[in-house]
Amino acid sequence: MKRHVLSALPLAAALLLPAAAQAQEDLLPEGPQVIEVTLVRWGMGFDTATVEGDTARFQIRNAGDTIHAFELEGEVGGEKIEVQSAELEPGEEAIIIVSLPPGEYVVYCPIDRHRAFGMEATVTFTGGEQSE
Ligand SMILES: [Cu+2]
Repeated sequence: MKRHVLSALPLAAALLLPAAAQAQEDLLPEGPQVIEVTLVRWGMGFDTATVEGDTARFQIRNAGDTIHAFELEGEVGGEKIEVQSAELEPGEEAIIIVSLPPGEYVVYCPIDRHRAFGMEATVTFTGGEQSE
């Protein structure tokens, strides 16, 4: 199975590492809170989630029967930020790691009108110390 690994740092400096997934994955930092995202028609696998700390590891799987993707959006210091996965075929997975200031962010599927159909959820980052 093809997997995509995307790692994003604060102001949406994003690094896309396709292919060679397992090797790349071994390089990812340990510890961030995992949020499982299951893309289906029409949902993200959750409606709200809370990240205890400033870093989250979104483990995204397209469990649907059509192309989906994952996008996170919010405002940091008055500026809009966006982090987006590649388009995922059914069965494909992606990992996105983001560190963000405390606040509420929206995640959704940017494909066609999927967001309007219900592929949208809210993620709250609490900030502060993350337990190791
Ligand atoms: Cu979708």
